[in-house]
Amino acid sequence: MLAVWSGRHAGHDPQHEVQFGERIPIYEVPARAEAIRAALEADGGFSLVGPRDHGTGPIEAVHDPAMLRYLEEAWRDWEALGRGGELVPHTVLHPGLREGMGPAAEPSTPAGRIGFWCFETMTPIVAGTYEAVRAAADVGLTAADAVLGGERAAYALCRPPGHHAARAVFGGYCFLNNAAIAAEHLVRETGEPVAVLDVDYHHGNGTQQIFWERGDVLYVSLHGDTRRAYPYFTGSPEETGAGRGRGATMNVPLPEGCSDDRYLDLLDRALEAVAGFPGETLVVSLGLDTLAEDPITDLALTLDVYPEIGRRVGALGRRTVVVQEGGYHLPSLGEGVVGFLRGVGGG
Ligand code: Q9C
Ligand code: ZN
Repeated sequence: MLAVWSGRHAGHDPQHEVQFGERIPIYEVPARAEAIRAALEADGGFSLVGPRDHGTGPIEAVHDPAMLRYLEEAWRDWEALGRGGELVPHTVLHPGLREGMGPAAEPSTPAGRIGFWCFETMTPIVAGTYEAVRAAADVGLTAADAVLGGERAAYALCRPPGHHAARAVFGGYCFLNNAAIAAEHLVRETGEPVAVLDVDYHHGNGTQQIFWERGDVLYVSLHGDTRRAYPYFTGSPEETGAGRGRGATMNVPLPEGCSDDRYLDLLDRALEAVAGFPGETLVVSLGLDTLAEDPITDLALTLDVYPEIGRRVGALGRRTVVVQEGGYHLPSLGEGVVGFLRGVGGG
């Protein structure tokens, strides 16, 4: 299987996230991507290639161009103030602030701008962030191109991840929504509907928002029930899309301690929705943070289940782009990803 990867992810290397007012070591680290790459290389069944530069067009087809401009300028503007370290918001544009008063304008200072574009405190910007997020988008797009070129499946080792980034806001370790950018690229290139299946532990609020009113992109997600789990404010089963997108969003909440068997049962429901949706192309947002050992989540999946999840996804028989999202238990990441991909590929 073709696996697309870029070394430029390593420039996004913040040391901390801010959790409940405390600076703790960040979970979303460069070693994640290195562990996965090492496992792909050791396996021998993958050809690793670099990304092709797609420019800003496919990104701006999904994200507000002003947010992309912000990401490009953020670090330079921060440094121009004589600041360094890591750029994290202290004031965020909560909707209640301007209730009944219309939209806010983007502020002019770095402190104001980051709270206009970022929704939380776990997604710091550092010197190499912009280069890394552009590379991650290109990694996803290049894997999509492989599938457009006739490959049955391709893997995009994206880092940083993407599914929490919406059209005009970023957070949740994510800046650009790599899976949504790839899915939109596939819709435009094929002229056909595309399904997105999100198996990261967390609800892909960004992907859901981007395709909420789209009837030609299905979004199906299994995730820790957001009544207890991040990102808290999206992901309920009542959310099914709107307008032309009515019925093209499906959320399957998972209970705390969810076992392999229970997970596979619920997965089958999600896969039924994909099978009933037109089109031949599937994008999978793959997170390994469903694993029992993951340090930030609460399910009970074992490493043995990922090949079976992959096998059931592969059995849909669709051209499949697998995009890397989360997964924070470093010792298991490589085996989990390789197992899933081998399942998709039918071996
Ligand atoms: N105690 C992805 O997996 N932290 N993003 C939640 C942890 C943020 C995860 C609190 C989780 C974001 C792509
Ligand atoms: Zn996640």
